[in-house]
Amino acid sequence: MRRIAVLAAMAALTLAACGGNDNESSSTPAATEAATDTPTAAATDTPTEAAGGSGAKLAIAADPGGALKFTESKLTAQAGTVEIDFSNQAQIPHAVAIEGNGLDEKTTETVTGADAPPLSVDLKPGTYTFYCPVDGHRAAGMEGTITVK
Ligand SMILES: [Cu+2]
Repeated sequence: MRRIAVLAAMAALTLAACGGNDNESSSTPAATEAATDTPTAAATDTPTEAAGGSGAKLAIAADPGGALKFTESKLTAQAGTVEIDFSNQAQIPHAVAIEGNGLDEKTTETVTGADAPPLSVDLKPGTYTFYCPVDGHRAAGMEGTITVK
């Protein structure tokens, strides 16, 4: 007896919930939340753009295992002054030279098992080539591209 009464009560509730609550499903609470969200998100975007890429760094590393290649052959950077930070942990001398897209060759110091001093370059939108200027290394595949946006 008792069970039936409960089921009946539940059925009644379900019916009530399904029918006639068209007016209750208003979206007011959700809309209020969305409105309060917006200002914070928009504010965080702007400052980085305004800096114009000054202080941007581009890390390039020679294969630490001694292969004649860089760890990445496709890099991307933002237009502007970019500091090239070249790291060569291998026991083979390497450097990084960058050229193309109107830039004459710019080369870091050649280092062995060390980081080269940072090299600043002005990059414009376009594609540059970077490679190792040590004899034979570029021909062996130690080169790649930098896409600047
Ligand atoms: Cu090299």
